[in-house]
Amino acid sequence: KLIPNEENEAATARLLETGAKVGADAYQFRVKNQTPHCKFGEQGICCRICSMGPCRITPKAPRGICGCDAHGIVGRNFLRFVAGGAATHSDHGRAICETLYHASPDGAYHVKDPDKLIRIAKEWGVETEGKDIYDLAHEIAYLALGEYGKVFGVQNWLSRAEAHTQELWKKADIEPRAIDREVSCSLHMTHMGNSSLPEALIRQSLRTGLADGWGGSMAGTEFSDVMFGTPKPIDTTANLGVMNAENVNIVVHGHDPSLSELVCDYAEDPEMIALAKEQGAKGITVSGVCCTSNEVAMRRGIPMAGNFLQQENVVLTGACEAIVVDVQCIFPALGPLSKCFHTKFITTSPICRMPDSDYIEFSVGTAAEKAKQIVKTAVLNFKNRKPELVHIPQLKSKATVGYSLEAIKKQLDTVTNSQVDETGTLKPLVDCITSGVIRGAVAMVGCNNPKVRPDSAHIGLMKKLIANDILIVASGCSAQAAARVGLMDKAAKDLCGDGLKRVCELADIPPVLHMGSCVDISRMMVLVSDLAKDAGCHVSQLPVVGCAPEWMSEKAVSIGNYVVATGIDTFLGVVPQVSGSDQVTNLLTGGIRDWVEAAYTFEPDIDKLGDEMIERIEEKRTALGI
Ligand code: BF8
Ligand code: SF4
Repeated sequence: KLIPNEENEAATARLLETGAKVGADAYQFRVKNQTPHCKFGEQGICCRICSMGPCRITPKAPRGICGCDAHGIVGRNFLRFVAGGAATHSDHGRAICETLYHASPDGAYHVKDPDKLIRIAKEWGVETEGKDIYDLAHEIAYLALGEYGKVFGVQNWLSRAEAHTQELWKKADIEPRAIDREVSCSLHMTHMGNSSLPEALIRQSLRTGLADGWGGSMAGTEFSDVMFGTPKPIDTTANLGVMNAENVNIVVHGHDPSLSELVCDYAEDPEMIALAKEQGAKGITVSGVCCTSNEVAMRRGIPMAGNFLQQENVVLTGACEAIVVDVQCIFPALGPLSKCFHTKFITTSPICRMPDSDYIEFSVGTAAEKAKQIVKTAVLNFKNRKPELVHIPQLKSKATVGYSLEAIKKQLDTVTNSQVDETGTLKPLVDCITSGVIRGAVAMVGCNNPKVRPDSAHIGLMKKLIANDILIVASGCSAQAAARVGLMDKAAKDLCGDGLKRVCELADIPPVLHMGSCVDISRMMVLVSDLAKDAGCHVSQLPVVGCAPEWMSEKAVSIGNYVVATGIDTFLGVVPQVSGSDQVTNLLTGGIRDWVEAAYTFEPDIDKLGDEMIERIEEKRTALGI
């Protein structure tokens, strides 16, 4: 049985009551203070990239001081938005490569999946015979780091794409070169007095997105798997009820598993558990928020406390000894909020410094020592808890997570073992789609956003899609929205149409497959490319679409761009800040189809958005004659 989202909302309201007792602020109040939003910003027609401005476009003032029109301003703003997202994901990927570069048998980081490392080495033409696995790891990590500043040529990972996709990229001149170069080039193009031609700006937006999805993010995913293990199906629990009032609660939040993996290790350390008991706790519970949560849930079954808009809620439970963060999607509000409680807000990265936090800098060299210090800080804070403020909403769902591409293929092998001679392919899935047992698939991704009733669009759309026999792969905060209400419980098969239900039973999977964090959307890109190869068609012909109904971050738009540029129609429930230019809007929602055979749909009416996705999937089926 699903937890109705209204119960989540009621739980939040109850937590805000605790907040009121201690004078805590919350995003719900700040949204009110910020509404209505600035119309110029909303439409993307405010330019402040030089100090002759800021310039705002109005009917009376159709051009900025330099003469740039709305289309140039909107296009430049959009490209800068994408560059911000690509830089962020890719820098996360770079940090993972650096961690791998320092991995050693007696250090804090190890090679847990040597087979995957060897596979990547072979893919990149690196000799593996007779090499020590750590020497190979360092060699590959060094090469991967080189991709960021590659002098000539395009990203190594592009060869994974379907041949036709690669051709399209070449023809459209959007093959990503060095990752840093695309970000840098985007900033260059959008400097005062450079590009104001929408077509050129959008082309570079796609290219920069591709540098993220088929570059930085892919490195982040692949080398995280090498170090921490490639996810395989694992049971966990989700929602705020995973926090335990009798235990020390450590919440890990952010993105880079290099931190959270070690925090989880030390939280299991008998010495730390004994210390927790000395403090009067029964034990230690680690739970997660945002993408870090996805990372440790997929690999270790660590429970998921919530997604982006639940980050304040975990502190409002009054039972959070420490919220430990690294980078991205962290509310600066956690500083002042934690001061209203006993909670330690522990920042760890020079990339993400915030007022009112305890800064324990975390680096590869000192990882073990710092992780231990963090866990100890949390444990020793248990005694400062104010029991009268403790309230953990008793909401908790079961979830099976960990569907990496490797895991999906393996799961398909077990279903069909005796009938097919070839294992490790997606052909059984192709068969299900061709026969119509499954109509198609939707990649549900991205954040939640107060502009949409939090999680309602994710959950509503997923329910609608699975009822229509459409399989969901999910990542990021969308995946957590699903897990929180029970859509990743295998029992959710009962909400599916007959076809999908049968597939879930046969393959022993939930109808919404957890594929990981936001950088793991790179997994989905390889999935659709392999699916197209196995089906003998192009990616753009597959009855597959992407959807981010509640997105909010720059990263999400970078993702949108590489998903679209890979040939997958992408549906957004929050309209990007481009409505001030019909030229840019028309390019994104139509014109780019000539380059990449896919485009965006912007539709804030979520019901309509769902209908349009189903319609598109059916159109693709008809075109394929299936
Ligand atoms: O990278 S989905 S709110 S947590 S940006 Fe952030 Fe959005 Fe969540 Fe992960 Ni992705
Ligand atoms: Fe105004 Fe042009 Fe400067 Fe932008 S670049 S702020 S439009 S003068």
